[in-house]
Amino acid sequence: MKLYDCAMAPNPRRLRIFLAEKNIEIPKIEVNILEGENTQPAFLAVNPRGLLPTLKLDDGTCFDEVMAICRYLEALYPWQPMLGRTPLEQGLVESLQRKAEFEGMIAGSEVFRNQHPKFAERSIPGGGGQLIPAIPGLVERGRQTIGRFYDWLEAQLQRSRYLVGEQMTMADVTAFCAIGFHAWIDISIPAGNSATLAWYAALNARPSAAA
Ligand SMILES: N[C@@H](CCC(=O)N[C@@H](CS)C(=O)NCC(=O)O)C(=O)O
Repeated sequence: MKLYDCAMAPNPRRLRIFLAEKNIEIPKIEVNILEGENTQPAFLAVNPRGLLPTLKLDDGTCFDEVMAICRYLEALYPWQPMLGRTPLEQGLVESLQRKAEFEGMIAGSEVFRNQHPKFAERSIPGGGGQLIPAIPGLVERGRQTIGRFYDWLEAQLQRSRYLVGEQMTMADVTAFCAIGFHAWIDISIPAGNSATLAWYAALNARPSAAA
């Protein structure tokens, strides 16, 4: 197996944290998104969507999407489960992970990509060579969605130590990486969100945070 990775990008970071928590080592190939290396023919031959992370199996099969890759790897390496231990936990992880992805991660991307000059012609990730220009009005919509994300996260974490019960799962990892990403657009955890601040500090102290 090989992992096409991008050290600075938030979605590849989700997968690296998953791998670190489960102690899985996969050789990595770095692809520079900021310089558009992922839109060049060499990488598009691996993944026509041009998305990172991408996993390449030994038989040549390649696929993207963090959660799809996690699902595959969790089935192969079931220790330290990150997608839930019981049917109920698995359903909850899926549900809360999606919420964190849509309202934390994707809303962050909406703000970042619709205002950053490097992405003026590449506002939506995943088009390969096909360009979709930025729409500056979406920046405000993204900011409002992120406000909703922080309210939701605080309410969840007032109830339990992690998003799903007492174990860290991919729901936490996605929310954690979304918050790291929000630093790029000068958004941080609201000062009064005490449960979120404590949870973030705990996740940030784990060795996987540096992965
Ligand atoms: N839904 C995808 C999102 C992947 C994604 O958006 N990756 C970004 C990096 S954070 C990317 O590849 N961007 C390519 C580009 O901007 O051209 C996943 O979960 O893997």
